[in-house]
Amino acid sequence: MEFDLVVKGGTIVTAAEMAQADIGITGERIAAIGAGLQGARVIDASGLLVMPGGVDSHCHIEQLRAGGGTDEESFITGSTAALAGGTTSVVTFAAQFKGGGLAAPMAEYRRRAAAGAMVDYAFHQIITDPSDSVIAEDLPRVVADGVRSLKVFLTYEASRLDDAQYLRVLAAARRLGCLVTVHCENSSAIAQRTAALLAAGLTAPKYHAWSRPTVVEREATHRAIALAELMDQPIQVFHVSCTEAAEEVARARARGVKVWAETCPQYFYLGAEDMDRPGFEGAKFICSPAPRNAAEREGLWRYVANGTLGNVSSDHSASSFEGPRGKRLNGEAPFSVVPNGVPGLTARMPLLFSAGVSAGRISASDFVRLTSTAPAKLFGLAGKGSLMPGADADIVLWDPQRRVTLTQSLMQHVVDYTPYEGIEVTGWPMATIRRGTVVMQDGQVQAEPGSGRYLAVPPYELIRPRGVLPDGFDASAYVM
Ligand code: DUC
Ligand code: ZN
Ligand code: ZN
Repeated sequence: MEFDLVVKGGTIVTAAEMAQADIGITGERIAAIGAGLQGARVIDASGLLVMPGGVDSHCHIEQLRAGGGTDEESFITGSTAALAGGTTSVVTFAAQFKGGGLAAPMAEYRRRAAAGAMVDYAFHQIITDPSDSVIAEDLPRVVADGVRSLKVFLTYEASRLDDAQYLRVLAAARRLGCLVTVHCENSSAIAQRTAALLAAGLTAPKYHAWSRPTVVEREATHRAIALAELMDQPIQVFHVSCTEAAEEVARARARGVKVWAETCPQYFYLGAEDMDRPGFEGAKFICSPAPRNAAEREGLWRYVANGTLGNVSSDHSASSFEGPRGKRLNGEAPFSVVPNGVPGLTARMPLLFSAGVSAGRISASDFVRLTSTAPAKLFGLAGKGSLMPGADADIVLWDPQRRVTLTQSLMQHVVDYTPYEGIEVTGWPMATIRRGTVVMQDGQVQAEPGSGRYLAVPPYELIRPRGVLPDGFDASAYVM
């Protein structure tokens, strides 16, 4: 039998094992794994690792902004960056604005993604205003259209939910069969500290970290989990940056609570000290939660090793440094108004491979689990994150020895800098295959805008509530 495409002679790595074998692809799917496979086209993978394409389950692409316009990163540029870095699927965001519904923005996101995306994509529905009509009418429709992840913020005035609103979203998610993802920082504490810092004249970028120390993340993580436990609703804690927050997750998981947690490369590589670089350079590193110190960066690996942190996403949330909406903001704006977030779609996998696999902290199978298999499973992305026959032929060919100095031109994102400039990594994606088509080779991305596919998510077992309810009472049936 001849396959359309054979990836030959590489070392296949899955979340479970490694083996020398060829992969035979027919159409968009993996058809066989074995020795001596023949194909109409053959890619020589000798010396390379052959892994499932990356699944970046937290990245902001072409997100609509409350004040009008969108993120600088479009579905075309964001896909280019993702494919350059070995990522073939993303879960990105559809935002709700306070006072508005879900239907119109979601239609706009679907339109934009259908026109531009070159990676496959699903959405998290951000809920900032769980009004009666949103909960009763809009949300069930969004879920019926294949969105099963809701994102809520416990901080930021424009988007945060109070405890009652958060409980309301948890209850709706429980009824509808969704996962809830949570940004865990204490809003009042940050607002108060920010005002105090500004009053004291402490406005430079480094004070962003002072406005939100680890304790505000730990407190909100504890609360987010406790209320989810009360409602018996599974959640994922987004972007865990510190060991105190990871410990809250670990304790809950030890109690059997269905809570998952992700972290991001910035929390292994960037530090509060980066925000203190000369001039206004520190603004390049402003993101939330804030980068921490060296002990925290190292400490997070313990929670990767024990399975508490089971997903590494980019939280790509990119603003240029220069330009009218850039982080420099025409001068020395206080940290509190500098656009928040760092780019990472391209760098995510190389950074984790280098600090993880090349540095001997995790295995190549762990890398596959953290960057692809686990996020695909957690977000119900059928056919993704796997090299099993029948899975989508999403594959990255990886040179584990290649040393690359990260620099802006390699990132292929739209924004004008990378916070990882000058960092040397060992391990690099040489080619990316998306559903059977070679879409990146030697850094050249070639794919049709709009060739990415919407991943509608049906109900799935992993995120089913445990059925462990205080006093056996299911409040979600009454909290409307
Ligand atoms: N949280 C995110 O998840 N993304 C960008 C900004 C933020 O605070
Ligand atoms: Zn967040
Ligand atoms: Zn984010």
